[in-house]
Amino acid sequence: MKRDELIDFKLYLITDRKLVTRHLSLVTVVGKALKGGIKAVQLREKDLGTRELLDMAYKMRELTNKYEAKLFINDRIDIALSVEADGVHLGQNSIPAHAVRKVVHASRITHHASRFLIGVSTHTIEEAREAEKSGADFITFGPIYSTPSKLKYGKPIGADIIRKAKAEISIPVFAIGGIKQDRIKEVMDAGADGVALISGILGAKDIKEKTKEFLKLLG
Ligand code: 3NM
Repeated sequence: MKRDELIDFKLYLITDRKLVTRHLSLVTVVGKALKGGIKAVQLREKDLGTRELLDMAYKMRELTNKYEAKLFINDRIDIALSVEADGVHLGQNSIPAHAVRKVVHASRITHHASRFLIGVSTHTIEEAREAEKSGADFITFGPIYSTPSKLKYGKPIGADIIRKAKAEISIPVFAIGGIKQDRIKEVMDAGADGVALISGILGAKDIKEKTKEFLKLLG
C-alpha cells in the first residue's frame, strides 16, 4: 500500500494520562474516542517505565485493532515493533527515521517492513525538510497555537507557517499545539492534511461526542 493510502486519517489523538480525570483509565478514555470514530492514536506516556509502557501498549494495540484504528508509539521503536503497532512517532532527539527503517527491516517482520509508518515532530521548516529527507511518512508541525503545556514546545508559530511547509515538502503535515474546534478551519485552509491534539479531546467532558464533532469538521 502506498503512503497516501496508509495515512488515511485527519485526526491524530495523542495520549497524556495526566489529563484524564474522573478516575477513568487511559484505556477507557481512548476507548471513548475510538467509539467516536478516531482512526489514529499515539501512545505518548514519557514518564512510564519500560514494562509499564509495554503493558499499556499491548492494551492499546488490542483496543485500536478492535476499531481498526492505527496505533503509533512515541519514540520507542522497540515497543512499537513488539506490540505490532502501525508505526512510531519520533521527536527531534529520537533515533532518526532513516535508522528506524533499518531496525524495521532487520526485525524481519516483513509484514511491517512495507507498511510501518514513521511520524516526526517538527517545529521549524528546517526540521520539516530534514524529516522528509530522513524518510518520515508524515510530520506534526507546531506548536501552531498556544498549548496548555506551552513552555515545553516553545512559542506558538501561527498557522501561516503551514503554507510554507506545504510548499517545501510533500509528506502530509499535521498541525499541532492548541488545536480546538474553532482552529480547524484556519489550519486546514493553510493546507494542513490533518490535526494532532491532546487536550482538545482528552480534556472534553464527553470524549466520544467531541471526537465526532472534530471528525465532522475535518470532513
Ligand atoms: N507536541 P494540545 S505541541 C505533544 O509542537 C505536542 O511538537 C507539540 O497538546 C509540538 O493538543 C504538543 O493539548 C501538545 O495543545 C499538544
